[in-house]
Amino acid sequence: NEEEEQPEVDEQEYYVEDSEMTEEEMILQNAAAVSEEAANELIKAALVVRLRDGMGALGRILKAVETFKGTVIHLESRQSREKNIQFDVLIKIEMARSSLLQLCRSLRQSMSFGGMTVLAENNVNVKAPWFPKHASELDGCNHLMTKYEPDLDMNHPGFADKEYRARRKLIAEVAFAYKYGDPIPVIEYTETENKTWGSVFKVVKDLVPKHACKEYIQVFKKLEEEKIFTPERIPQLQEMNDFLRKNTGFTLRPAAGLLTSRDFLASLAFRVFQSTQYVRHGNSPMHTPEPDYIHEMLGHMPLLGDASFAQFSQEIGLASLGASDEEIEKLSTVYWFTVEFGLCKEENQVKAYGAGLLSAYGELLHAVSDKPEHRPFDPEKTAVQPYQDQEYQPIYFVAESFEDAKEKFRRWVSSMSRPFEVRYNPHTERVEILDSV
Ligand code: NLE
Ligand code: FE
Repeated sequence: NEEEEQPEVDEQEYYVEDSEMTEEEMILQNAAAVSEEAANELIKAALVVRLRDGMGALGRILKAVETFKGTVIHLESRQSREKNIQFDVLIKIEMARSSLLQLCRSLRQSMSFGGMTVLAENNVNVKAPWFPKHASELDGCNHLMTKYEPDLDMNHPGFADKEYRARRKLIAEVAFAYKYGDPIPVIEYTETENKTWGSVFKVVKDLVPKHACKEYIQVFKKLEEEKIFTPERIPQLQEMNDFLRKNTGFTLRPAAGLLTSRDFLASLAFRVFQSTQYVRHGNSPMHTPEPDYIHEMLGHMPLLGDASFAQFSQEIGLASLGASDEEIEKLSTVYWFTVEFGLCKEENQVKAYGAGLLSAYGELLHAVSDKPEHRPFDPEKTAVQPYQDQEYQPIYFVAESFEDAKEKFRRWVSSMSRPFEVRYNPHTERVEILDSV
């Protein structure tokens, strides 16, 4: 009889507060999922468990700690001030990160107590957001944002196009399967895709001399000389990767779509740019709200081939490592108004360097016209300027120069709250952490 196999549950004593994962557990899980190194790292944590009725449950909890190969380093209990709870017990433990996660799950599912909290302990802050320390750990930085997508958004030109959606799915799978060190997958672009590319390419090429900043123009020329940029065919990500690597040390990885800001910015710290590989729908070649391969190639690549700009991009990335959610929001807003939609001064003219402008001629013309508002780039103000990502921007920020933007950015970043500094070591592709206390 199946019913008898169910363990007996006494609702009163066997109370599990919440079987959903807590924020701490999600952080633990994200960290543990990233690399074996992170999963096996010994960390210290403190559990506060609330016991309803006597100390009985404590024995079972300690047994569970032992089962998951943890060490109890401190234990104390006190009478609880909460109603219906008799004791609060503080258990400090040391164990592998992944085992701690399993322990928390197991306790929540099978133990009899009135709730449990996982706390930080001794600088090993389980709440400090995990971040990659080595370029290989970017394998774990592929969390996607669900926004404007052909599968979900009725306004997407690909929504009613089965073939287009299948193509997107295929290319996304290629990106998901990619691991650090793999050769960059070749995408055989179709005739339609190459045609879409060609039409955007020609328009951009015509507008660039007048409206793009000089750094963009210079690298664009180089890319043409090396036959990477031609109107006939979409360049392969690998070719572009090789070009950038020898010019600025930037490298590329395929991304399945729009990544979360945290993941996207983290990769910049390693001079890695996460690039989509799918091409916008042929029905709207001149503007798309989502990043696509044409945007990456025509918008981002030329400037990532410029030394000063590459440095700026990496610095935004470095500032994002271990930053709080609010700071990430600010950094991604700065990124938005600079790398994506930035304008800069050249002599007395305003030129575009933002990738979202250089890959979409309608907005490019709008941005340099006198219709939108132009404000001077000032990280503190720029960082809190609300924006939308579906239509042309009503406000753009104008930098004096890349050097000036970097200078201002650095000064602003140094006022952020992170209690440590990071430095990228290009020889080991590792981020080194320098405690400031
Ligand atoms: N609007 C840009 C384009 O059509 O190329 C893409 C912007 C992505 C943030
Ligand atoms: Fe972009």
